[in-house]
Amino acid sequence: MQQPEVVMIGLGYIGLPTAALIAQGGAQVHGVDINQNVVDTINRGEIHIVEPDLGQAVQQAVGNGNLKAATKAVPANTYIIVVPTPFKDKNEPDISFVQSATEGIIPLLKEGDLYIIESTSPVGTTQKMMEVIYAARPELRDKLYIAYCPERVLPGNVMHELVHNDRVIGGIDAASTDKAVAFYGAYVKGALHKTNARTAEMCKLVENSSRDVQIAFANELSLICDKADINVWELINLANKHPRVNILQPGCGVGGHCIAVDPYFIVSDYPMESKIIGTAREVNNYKSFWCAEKVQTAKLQYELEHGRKPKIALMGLAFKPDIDDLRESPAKYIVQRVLQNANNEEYYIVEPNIDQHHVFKITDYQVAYDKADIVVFLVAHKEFKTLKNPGEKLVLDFAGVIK
Ligand code: SAJ
Repeated sequence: MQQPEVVMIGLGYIGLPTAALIAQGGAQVHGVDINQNVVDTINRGEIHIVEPDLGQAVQQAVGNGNLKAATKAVPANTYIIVVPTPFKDKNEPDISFVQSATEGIIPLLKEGDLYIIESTSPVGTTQKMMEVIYAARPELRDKLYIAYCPERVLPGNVMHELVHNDRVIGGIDAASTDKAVAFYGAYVKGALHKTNARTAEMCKLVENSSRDVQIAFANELSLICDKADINVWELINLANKHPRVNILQPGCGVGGHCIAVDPYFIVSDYPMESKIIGTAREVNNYKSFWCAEKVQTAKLQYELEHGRKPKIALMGLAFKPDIDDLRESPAKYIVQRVLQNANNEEYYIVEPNIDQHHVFKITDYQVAYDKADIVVFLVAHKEFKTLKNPGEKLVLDFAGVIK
């Protein structure tokens, strides 16, 4: 293989689809991941994550020799960092993966190269990495193009959104922005919006915080309506008839690896100024706790009224409808909490998008529904919407399955 044009560091949910897409466009892409299994899987033309259309894209790109994976970077012209930015204690972002990925390529950099961070990062990270690079390679100062361009795709629709969504691109100077815009222009059909690195970093955090705050509003309404004996789904539907009102849907909490996480990147750096953003996180976390408490109360009530322990169906484990992703899932948290409080009741745990789980015994949704005295809807999976006639069952619908 000739020298690749692009090195992609991090071959996960975003890095791998992006690498495959660029390679499909004809560029030579060298993907880097610290996990040897991931590297071997990709080099066989296979994938290690679930994402529609990704398998085919990787198979094709590896098959025609444009995509190759390894545990180490090689010299290229463009380096893209797409590694996770997890949390340390107290919800503080940890950019050590971004930093070590950057340090790994510093010896390879040469004048005119383009370095891009896509990982969700606290404001100022791109500048910080620029200083790390130039401290090690002072002769390159002002001779590299350095930019931040957040990914903003929805899991489950990544291959489409990577191409069609607009992108926000912020360089550490105008030349870097232009260089990065030219790079993305080769495969993105959405509009490319130019800004500076700090604004681009903040933009990503604000997008997900905005959604979190709006969901918190819906979740708060669900708590109020429960006390006021009003159907929150009907209420929101009616309020949304107003031409300038658009309330989102309440649920059993907010999950996933983005919306439940990114707001903390703002709160930890600007705690005094981010009251609403911080409170929204609390409201959304509290909603999950509240749901678990509701199940507990319902089960005790049932036993009092019927003189026997109820059979309880816990419907859904994924973090949102119609996916198999359980990471940071509020439904999973609620199931765990309910099971911790179990006292000889019979439980059926349902997740139609997965066959097996290493902790939970999964029951078919229809079987569980038919047998249960108490049905708890945690996720609005499409299968659940087909369930009919609860009859005598007590239904706790936290997901708006029935409405
Ligand atoms: N949720 C509600 N009520 C709603 C909508 C969502 O409770 O009305 C819950 C879901 O059940 C889920 C959580 O919110 O638990 C997040 O789901 P989501 O579908 O809103 O978002 P993600 O995490 O799959 O993807 C988000 C997207 N961000 C926005 O829509 C602003 C995606 O565009 C980002 O690329 C992604 O985060 C990311 O990587 O940051």
